[in-house]
Amino acid sequence: MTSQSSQSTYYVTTPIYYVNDKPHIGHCYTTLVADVAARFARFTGRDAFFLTGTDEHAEKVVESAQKNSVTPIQWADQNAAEFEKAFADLNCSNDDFIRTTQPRHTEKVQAYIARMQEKGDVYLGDYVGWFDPSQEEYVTENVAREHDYKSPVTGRDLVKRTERNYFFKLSAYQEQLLAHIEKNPGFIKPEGRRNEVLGRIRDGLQDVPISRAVDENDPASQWGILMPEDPTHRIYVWIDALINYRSAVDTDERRRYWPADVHLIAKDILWFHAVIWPCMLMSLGLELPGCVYAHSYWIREGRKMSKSLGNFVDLPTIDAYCDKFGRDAFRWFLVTQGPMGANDSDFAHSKFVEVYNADLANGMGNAASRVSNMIGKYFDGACPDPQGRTTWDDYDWPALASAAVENALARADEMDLPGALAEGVKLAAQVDGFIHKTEPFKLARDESKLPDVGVILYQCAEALRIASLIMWPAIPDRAAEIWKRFSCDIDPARVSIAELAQWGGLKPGDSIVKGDPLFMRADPKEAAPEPAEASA
Ligand code: ME8
Repeated sequence: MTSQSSQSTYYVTTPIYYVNDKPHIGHCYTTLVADVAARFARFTGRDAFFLTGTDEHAEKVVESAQKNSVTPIQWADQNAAEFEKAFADLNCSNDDFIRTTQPRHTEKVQAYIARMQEKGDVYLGDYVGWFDPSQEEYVTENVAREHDYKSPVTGRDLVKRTERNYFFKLSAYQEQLLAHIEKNPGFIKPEGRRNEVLGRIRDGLQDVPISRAVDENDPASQWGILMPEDPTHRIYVWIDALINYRSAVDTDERRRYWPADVHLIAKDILWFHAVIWPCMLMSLGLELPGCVYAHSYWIREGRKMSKSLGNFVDLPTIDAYCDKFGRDAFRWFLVTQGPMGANDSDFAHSKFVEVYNADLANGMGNAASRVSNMIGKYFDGACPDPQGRTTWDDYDWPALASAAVENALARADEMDLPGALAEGVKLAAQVDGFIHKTEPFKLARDESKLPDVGVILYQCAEALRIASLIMWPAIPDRAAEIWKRFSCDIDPARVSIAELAQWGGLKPGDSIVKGDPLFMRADPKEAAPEPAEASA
């Protein structure tokens, strides 16, 4: 770490997304997970930097621009704006949005490639191979044969290409990379993905092409960053794209964030991130990221999402869910139910409703409403006095609350964000159980018991305040609404959770307002919300 800050830094990235098409649930998911991770990091007082953006030099961007009768940069501008807006609409707190067509990136890419050349890691050679135009990548002969010379991902035809290319000496780094992965068990997560990568590296690394020759007759070859000192070649889009993680923070103000703590991606692009990128960094003499985390896929109502099925959870669908249930509800569902492990997750409407009702409407929402309702009824909406008590029977509230916070932070640190957020739900459920057991609504019938009722309700409200802090990274709008209703002056950007979660934050006498339901209960019989416009 540099002397710029005494805080520890945290740097999380998402893939930069292709701008040939509009964003969908998959892109939103990875960016939301990164958002929640960044919010947890900031909330623990770390100096966090969260990067997302768009990958614009792909051949398929040129193709779709042509189909839409615009130039590639016009097409990229239009779609990059869609990504930026989609993430902003979902309340993502990214600190920057990088586009690979920006000069701050293109200049750095050329400089890094020049550095790899100086190191002797780049050479000119011939490459013959099977290219998958739908994925912008070559596949090996074995993979091509196995899939009948179709793309293993999209099923589109592979194309045989022979090219005079610049190559990166990936093979030179095989042993160094293996040693790094073996020494750092957390470098590739989850575990299953790490084993996959280790197996493939042990089969042997081959040098990879990093450029394409410029062909007068091929518009796609005229889109991209030129090789340094050689205008007859452009840098292969993947090499250009990976460098975004460095170029965005290679400035005097930001260099302290390097290396990234987590590169968050999905399983489709693991090889580039866990093998090619680390070897490029070794060549550049830069430190490797702490972790490459490859999640699995969202599918929809039990089926893989695809263009041909036309069943993507697209932006109009996402908007429909946000309009009906609130964007926090959508964030909550994605982040708590998403495919962080080895299995894919199903975006099924019935599941959405079940989770929404259990965690939010009947969980936190209902507990907050019961407690503030009773405070309204028995204490005129003024926070009651805990009479110096923090325990009741076998409930030791400060201990319960601090265990929840500690567990949540430990889990967030491990990227177990669903586990972290569940600690908030659990604490809210404990409040519910406590009300059930102590029955303050019955005690309140006897006026002499009102001080006891006050103690109980203070403990409930205070525990809910702390539960809302734990849930805040996923539901920032609704958590802020709870704080407003509970008269709490909370700014997670300014004060750490450790400080805010100290027992005793609520002040007796301050107003506690019930308000409308934080989360309206959803009717499981009602159909899924319909997008306002037909999906593209
Ligand atoms: O691969 N479920 O961009 P891309 C979950 N530009 N996540 C999904 C998903 C799904 N069904 N579909 C996509 C590229 N994603 C390159 C990356 S990085 C230097 C260059 C998410 O637009 C997931 O994060 O195809 C996946 O890795 C990414 O979108 C691929 O986005």
